[in-house]
Amino acid sequence: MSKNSKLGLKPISKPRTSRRRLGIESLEKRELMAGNVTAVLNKGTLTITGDSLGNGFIIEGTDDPKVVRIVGTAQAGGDTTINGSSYIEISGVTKQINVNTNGGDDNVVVMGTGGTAMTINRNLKIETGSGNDSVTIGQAGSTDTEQTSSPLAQSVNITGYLYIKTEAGDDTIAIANTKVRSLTTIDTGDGDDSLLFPTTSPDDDDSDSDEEVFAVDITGNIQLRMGDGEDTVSGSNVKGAKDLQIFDYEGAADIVLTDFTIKSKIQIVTGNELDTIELDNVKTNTMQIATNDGDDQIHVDNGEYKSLLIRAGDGYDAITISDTKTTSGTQIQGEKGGGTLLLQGYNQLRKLKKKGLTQLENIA
Ligand SMILES: [Ca+2]
Ligand SMILES: [Ca+2]
Ligand SMILES: [Ca+2]
Repeated sequence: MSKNSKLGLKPISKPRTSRRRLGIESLEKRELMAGNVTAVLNKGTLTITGDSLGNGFIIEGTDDPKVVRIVGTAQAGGDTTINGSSYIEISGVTKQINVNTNGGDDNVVVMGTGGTAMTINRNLKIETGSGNDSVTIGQAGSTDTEQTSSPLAQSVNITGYLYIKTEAGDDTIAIANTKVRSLTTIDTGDGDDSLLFPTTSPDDDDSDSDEEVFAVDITGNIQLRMGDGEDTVSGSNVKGAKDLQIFDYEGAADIVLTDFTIKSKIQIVTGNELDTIELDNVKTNTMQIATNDGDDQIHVDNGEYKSLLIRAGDGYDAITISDTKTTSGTQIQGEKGGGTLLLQGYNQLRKLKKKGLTQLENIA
């Protein structure tokens, strides 16, 4: 404990929440089942390391941006401990936060709390090893069901880069109400992974049914690598000041993006299975989609681009473009296997070139 104090770690044995008190017998049982996470502060950098069991914890902001609280949560049959305690507060976190939860099904949550945004003074790097892991950064709206507390409570502000790597296993990553001031790189590895941007929340005013938006705002390039397996990228309200790249490898991809505004370029490349891409109100300068082999389905709705290039690859592909505008050039092509191009609604497609596709009648 004195060693911990020197490191600026403050273990607190008393549960902060109204968590059920455990008797001696169940405590021993819990220790057999629950994983432990080690938190170490070194020259302002906080390193959080999990064990081979399933580890669950929340990294919370506090009123002081240099003080970080780590709270263990129930995961994989036991309450995860942090340096042996149910939670700890660490002061002097002035630099990067590194997380590696190793094997097991781990659950990592990063968010503000109690009316305070979570500010990370440099980079946030999260690696979850093998297992079916879950990573949540920020949250749309309040955690309480009545939506009464400030939405600011859940916001996350990362001053440096965001790096998440979840490796083998079926992983879920959710990001909302988050600002990243540099690059964002997410690599979900193999397995059936989901990368979600759940940025909308019911309005706290019950008089109408509007949704409130808690956007994701990223200053640097965004690179999403989905590995092998059946992967999903889905969500809304992402703003990027540079490029967005989505690379999916083997296994079907399901990519549904709504209300994305990316300044320079969006590039989506998928593997050889039947991939589904639906873009609604996605805006950027250069839009490039390449779906390779497989009978792919691509629907671009309400798009605004300088240039749009779709290469649907081999297989019988179905492409629908509706209410979309391009100002510089438009190229839409199937390759071997043909397919269909349906132009719906009011499109303004500059210099439209199409190849290898049968154009269907505009039925709109
Ligand atoms: Ca683990
Ligand atoms: Ca893991
Ligand atoms: Ca994975």
